[in-house]
Amino acid sequence: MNWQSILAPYAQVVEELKIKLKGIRKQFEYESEHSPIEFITGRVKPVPSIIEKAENRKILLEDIETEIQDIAGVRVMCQFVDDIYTVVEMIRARNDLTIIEEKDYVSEKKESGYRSYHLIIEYPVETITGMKKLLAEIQIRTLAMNFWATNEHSLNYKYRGSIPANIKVRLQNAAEAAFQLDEEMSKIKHEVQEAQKMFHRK
Ligand code: 0O2
Repeated sequence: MNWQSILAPYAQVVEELKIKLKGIRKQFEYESEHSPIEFITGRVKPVPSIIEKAENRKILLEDIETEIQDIAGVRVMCQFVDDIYTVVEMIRARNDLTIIEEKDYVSEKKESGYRSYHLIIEYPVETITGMKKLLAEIQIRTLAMNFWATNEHSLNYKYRGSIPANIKVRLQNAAEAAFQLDEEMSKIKHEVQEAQKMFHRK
């Protein structure tokens, strides 16, 4: 399999999505308004991870492009939980991509404690052989959700996918603590905004 030529258009998708989402942030900055986007990262799934996922899910290598939806992955980090839904709305309103699937793990956390909003999109990309519609995954989460997911992901890697039961419980508790921090920050923001409104009225 010529992985380089298969993955090149996916790298293009990641770069284009990053530029477009960064554009949203810049526009909010120019307007001196709060940006729902704090920062963006992106990656093309490494070949060993693609092969591992295909093997685990009994996906034939010729089907990976249709069956593995996150070969191109972009992550959007937000300050507040509300911002996640603002970003989702902004992406829904775009004409340069099509949303195929939405998974709201923000309001329905996963058993591990994981929270994030996932969008599977179809994105048209121009290649040297013409236009191709490729799948990509956009994960939208707060900074606290990202902190938790990053640490949990590396622990999972360390324990090769089977984290001991007691550590799992502690991670679930840590995920809850991270979410409470998000909620407290949202309350503080709301109270400050209300106070500012009262101040301006006076
Ligand atoms: P990596 O290394 O991050 O790329 P799918 O995997 O999309 O075919 P699934 O499992 O239903 O099907 O998708 P889901 O649950 O939406 O998860 C896809 C991605 O979300 C994962 O990709 C992770 O990035 C992230 N994710 C989901 N659950 C967890 C979790 O419990 N902890 C952490 N840290 N991340 C999670 P990959 O391919 O697993 O891994």
